[in-house]
Amino acid sequence: MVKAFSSGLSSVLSGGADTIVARATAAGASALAVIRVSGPETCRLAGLLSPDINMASPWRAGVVRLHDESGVFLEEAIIIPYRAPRSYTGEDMLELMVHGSRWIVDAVVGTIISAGARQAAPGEFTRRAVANGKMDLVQAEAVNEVIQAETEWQARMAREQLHGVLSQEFRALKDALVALLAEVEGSLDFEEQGVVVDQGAHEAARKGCVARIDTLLVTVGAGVRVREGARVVIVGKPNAGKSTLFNTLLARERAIVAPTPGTTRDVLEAELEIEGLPVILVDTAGLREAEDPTEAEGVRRARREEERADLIVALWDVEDYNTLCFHEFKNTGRRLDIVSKADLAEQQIEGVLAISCLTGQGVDQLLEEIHLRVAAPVAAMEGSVAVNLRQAEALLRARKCLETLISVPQEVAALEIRSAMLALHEILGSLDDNEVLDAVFSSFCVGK
Ligand SMILES: Nc1nc2c(ncn2[C@@H]2O[C@H](COP(=O)(O)OP(=O)(O)OP(=O)(O)O)[C@@H](O)[C@H]2O)c(=O)[nH]1
Ligand SMILES: [Mg+2]
Repeated sequence: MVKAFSSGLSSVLSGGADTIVARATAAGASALAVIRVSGPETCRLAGLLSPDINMASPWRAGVVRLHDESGVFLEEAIIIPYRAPRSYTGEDMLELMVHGSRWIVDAVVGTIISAGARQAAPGEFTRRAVANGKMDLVQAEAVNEVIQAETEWQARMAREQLHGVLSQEFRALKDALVALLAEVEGSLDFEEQGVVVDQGAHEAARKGCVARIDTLLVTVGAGVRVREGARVVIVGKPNAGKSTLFNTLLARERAIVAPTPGTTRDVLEAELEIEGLPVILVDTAGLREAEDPTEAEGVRRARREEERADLIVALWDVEDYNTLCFHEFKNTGRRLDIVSKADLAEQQIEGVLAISCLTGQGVDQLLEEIHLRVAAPVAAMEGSVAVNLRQAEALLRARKCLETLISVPQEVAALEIRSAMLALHEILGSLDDNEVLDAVFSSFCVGK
């Protein structure tokens, strides 16, 4: 874990924070539900819920009987008390494990609220953890990503980020900016004393910072792929077998398949996981000069999908293979030409991957090939963390400041470096900037 840092918010929170409560597990009936309480009033509220809760003996689970404000028995619960600062939020906290019945959860949360707590906003527990220096904003974003992770790669990347791998990179960059600022401000003092300062060292330090930013920005593409999935678009002439392949890869009858050319008119999308990486598989209308306006629109949409694809899988009907020259098949980074309906081949197919959805021939090989290409930028990523779009936007701002350094006088240069540092503070959440914090935490679940 990266060493915790203290932000401007911590003083605000430690002084005047109220106590919050929320169900931390998903809504709906379940075997168990966890309710979380955090804030300065936690000890008092615990005492009201049950005299058996011993906040003086924290970090130890116990079984207690919970009552409402008039002493009516509600539930037998397992509880874990935490004392500040050794808790998730850095405040006094209480976690209650109850049966996952809506009535029980509402009754316990309701009792805690009537005794003086407030229903927590989405992500408010984590927001307090950031404010109290338990983690930075980059790690807080990872908390949400860990929860939302649906594939192995998403979970792996989020975990590394949560452990501070990415935060360390941002901190190293921030330190480099501090060193650059010290250089520039130091030389200003010397210049005032009439000493001629060598600018070479500044330029080297500035370039070093830009290089660090560029290394981080390179990971954005891989991050988008891991977080949102790579778009793999199936294209080809009408009747090439696109929808059949789409269904085969998804292992379900998602798209309509028919022997009439021009069956698929619209763009169809479905999610697929290939070896831990999310893929958005796209089926399109057959590419031809269509006279029918609806089909023509479908062809236009297919072309648009081709443009935004991470990988285009172009299908060639085996019939066309018989009449096509071998060199027409492309096998580049973003495009993979393959032959379909290999079971109908009259001759040996060579030099191009051939598949048959009827017999299953070549389908596993195609999946491997897709994985290889889709995973390439992710595999090329140093470490397994990637900058997200919020962080990338701030990094680009910092980079712009460093670019202008070349052409401005030293006094202005110092200001530009400070602006770049502000962008880094914004990334790490060490600014008391509610707009940034609201944007980050609005996508969190309540109770996290
Ligand atoms: N023998 C054989 N027939 C196939 C194979 N794949 C698809 N077909 C047949 O080819 C015809 C067209 O298949 P589709 O999957 O609808 O083709 P499409 O490319 O989506 O066609 P459009 O949506 O009209 O552009 C259907 O009759 C399928 O049964 C295959 O691997 N082998
Ligand atoms: Mg189709």
